[in-house]
Amino acid sequence: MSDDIYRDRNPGAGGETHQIAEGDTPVLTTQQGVPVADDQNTLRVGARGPALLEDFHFREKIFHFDHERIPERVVHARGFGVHGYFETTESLADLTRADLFQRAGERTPVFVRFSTVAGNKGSFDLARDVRGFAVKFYTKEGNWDLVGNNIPVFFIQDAMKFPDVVHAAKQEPDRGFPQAQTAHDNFWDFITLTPESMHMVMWIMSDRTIPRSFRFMEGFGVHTFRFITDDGRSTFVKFHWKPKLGLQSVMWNEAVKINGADPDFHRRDLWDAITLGDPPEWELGVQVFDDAFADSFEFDILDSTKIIAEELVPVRVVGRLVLDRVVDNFFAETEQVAFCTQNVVPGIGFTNDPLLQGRNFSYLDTQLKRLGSPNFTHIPINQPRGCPVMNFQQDGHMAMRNPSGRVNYEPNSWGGPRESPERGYRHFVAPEAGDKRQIRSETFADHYSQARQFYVSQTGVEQKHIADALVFELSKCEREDIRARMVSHLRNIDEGLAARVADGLGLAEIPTAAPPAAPVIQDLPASDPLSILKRPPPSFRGRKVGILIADGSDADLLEALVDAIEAEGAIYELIAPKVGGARLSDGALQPAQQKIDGGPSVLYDAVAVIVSAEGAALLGMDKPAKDFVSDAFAHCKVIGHTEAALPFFERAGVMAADLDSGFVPLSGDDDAETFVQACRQLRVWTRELKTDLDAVA
Ligand code: HDE
Repeated sequence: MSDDIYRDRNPGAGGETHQIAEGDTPVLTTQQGVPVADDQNTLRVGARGPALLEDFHFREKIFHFDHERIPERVVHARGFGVHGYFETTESLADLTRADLFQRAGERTPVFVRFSTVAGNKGSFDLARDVRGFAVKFYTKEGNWDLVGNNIPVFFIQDAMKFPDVVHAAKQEPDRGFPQAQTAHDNFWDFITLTPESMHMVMWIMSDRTIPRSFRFMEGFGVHTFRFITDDGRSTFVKFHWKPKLGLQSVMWNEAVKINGADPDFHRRDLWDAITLGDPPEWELGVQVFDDAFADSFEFDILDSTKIIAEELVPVRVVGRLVLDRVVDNFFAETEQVAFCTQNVVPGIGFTNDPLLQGRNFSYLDTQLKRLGSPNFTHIPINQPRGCPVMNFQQDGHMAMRNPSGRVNYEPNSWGGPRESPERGYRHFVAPEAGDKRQIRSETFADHYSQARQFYVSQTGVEQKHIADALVFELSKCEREDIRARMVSHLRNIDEGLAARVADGLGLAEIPTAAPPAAPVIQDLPASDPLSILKRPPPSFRGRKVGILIADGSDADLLEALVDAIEAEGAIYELIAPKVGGARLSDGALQPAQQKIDGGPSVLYDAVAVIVSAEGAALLGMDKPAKDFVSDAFAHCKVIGHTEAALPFFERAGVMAADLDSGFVPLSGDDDAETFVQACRQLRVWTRELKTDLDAVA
C-alpha cells in the first residue's frame, strides 16, 4: 500500500481532512526554515518498516520537545504573572532620587508574578501557604524588583536558615510527599525548634494564607529598605501594597474543596478579571522613618520577623498599581521572568537586614541555574524598557545582544559607554565597624511579643480560624512531642489559644511554656490593620455569584438578579443540570456556564438558587446539587432563593430552622437588590457557630 493510498483512506493521518497550507496559509517549517511536507508520519522504509535517522524534521521536533522543561523555581514554583503599570500619585522627590517616584501622574510599566511558596509548579492554587507578590518595575533608570510576599514578616531572621525552612516545608525527602502543605511532621518539627518563626506562624495559620484570590490580598516588601536622595541622605522605608477591592479569604473547608474543583482558581480569577475588563488595583504605601525612630523602636528594624505597626508609622499612599494585561505566552513571561532583590535603581538601597543580604546573593545565583545562562537579562520579559543597556559584558550561552565594533573593554581609546558618578547608582555611605564573627544581635531575641499582638488584633472569628488551623496542621503530625512542643510556644503567645489548641488536639495535659529568650511584652496594643475582618470591603464589587437554575426557572427573576449583580460591579455564572442550558419560564433556552457537577458553590462568593418546584424536585435527587446548597450554608455564604427551592434545601440538610439573615427570599425585582445588599457582608459568620464541631465544643 503506498503512502498516498494510506493518507487518502485515513482522515487525520495527513490526508485531505488534515489542514494543508493553501493560498495565504503560512507553511509549517523546521527551525531552519525548511518547509515541511508531512507533519503526521515519520520517514520510514515501506508502510510498516523501520524509521530512518535521515528524517531531520522528526528528530528536530522530538529533540526540541525533550528539552521543553526548565528547572522549576526551588521555591515559589507555582506562579502566575500579568502586566500592568504603576502610577506615581505623590512625588517623593524630597525622600528619594528614584526616577519613578519623581513626578505625580507618571506611569511605569510593571510585570507582577504572584505565587505560592511550597508547592511544585503543578500543585494547586489554594494551598495554605504564603503568597509571593513580586513586582518588576521597568523604570527609566533600569529595573527595580520589589520581590515581596502577602505577609509582612518571615519565618527566619538570617538567610543561613532558608534552605532549612524550605526543606522542612516541602515534601519529606524519603517519600516525596506531602505536596504543597505544611501539615506534616518535618515542618512543625523545624518550626517548634525555631522560636523566631512564631510571629510568622500566627500569620500563616490565619486566613491570610487562604486568600480568595490574588486580587484580594495585600503585599509587603518585608525588609526595611532605604530611600536615598541625590545628595546622599537616607531614610528607612517599608513598602505595602493595599488592594482596592479590600481583603478577603476563603474558609479552610472551602479551600480544600476548591483545590479539587478548580486547582487553577486563583489564576483563572485574575485572568477573568483582566480579560473581562475589571483590572485589579492596589495602592502602594510607604512607611518612612529615620534613625531616631529606629533607635526608639522596641524591636530591631533589621529583623524581618517584625512589623512596624501602622499606628506607630502611618502608611503613606504614594502610587497605584493597575494590572490590566494578561501574558501572551505563559512560558516566555511567567516562567522566564527572573526577579532579583539586588535589582535596585538609583534612589533605592539596602539595609543590613541579614535576610535581605542573603537574598541578594540567592536570586542572581538561582536564575543562572533556572534559565541556564548569564544572558537571562536578554530574554524580553527581563530586559529593561525605556532605557538603554550598554556595557562590555559579552558572549555566553544564548547571547542575544551582541555589540558590533572593536572595543569590549574599559577604559579604552575607541569610545563607548562610560561610568557616570552623577547619573550612576551610588550606594548609601554607611559607616560600619565591628568584630568579624558569626553572631545574631541581642536585639533580635524577642520572638513572641508581636505574635501575641497579631493574635489579639484579630476578631473572635479570626482567632477561631487560627486555632482551627493549628489543630488541623498539628493533627497531621504523627509525633505527639511535636504537637505538644507547639503548644508550649503558644503559651507564650496567648494562654487561651494554647488551651484551645491543646483541647483540639486532645492533649492529655498542657505542656510547660517554652522558655522565652527575651521577656514577652504582654500589652502591645491591638492593631486593626492586622485583621482582615475588621476592615470589610466597601461593596460586593469584583466578586462572583453562582446562580443555580433548572428547567422552569423564572426568566424575569433571573434578569433582575443579573442586572442587580452587574450594577454592583460583580459578575455571575449560571449553573444548570446540563451546560447546554435550562428552559426558562418564558420558554427560552438559557445556556449555562457550568454543569452542576463542575460548578460547586465553593467557586462563588454568594449563591442564588432560583428554581421552580419542578427544578427543585429534580435537583433534590442530585448529590452535587445538594452539596452546592449545604456547602454554601456551611461556608456562611449569602444564599438567595425562590420559595420553591426550600424543599430542595431540606433534602440538602438545610432545614427551615437554619434560615438565618443570610437567606434572602427572591420573588420580584426588589428582592434582587436586597440580595446584592446582603452579599456585601460576604459571610454570615454567626452561622459558623452552628456548623462546626470545634465551635460547638
Ligand atoms: Fe525568596 N527566593 N528567598 N523570599 N522569593 C526565590 O528566586 C530566598 C524571601 C520571594 O515570582 C528564589 O527566582 C532566600 C522573603 C518571591 O519569580 C530564590 C530567602 C520573601 C519569590 C529565593 C528568601 C521572598 C521568591 C526561587 C531568605 C518576601 C518568587 C526562585 C533569605 C519578601 C519570585 C527565584 C518569582 C523566589 C531565595 C526569603 C519572596 C531561591 C535565600 C523574605 C515572591 O532565589
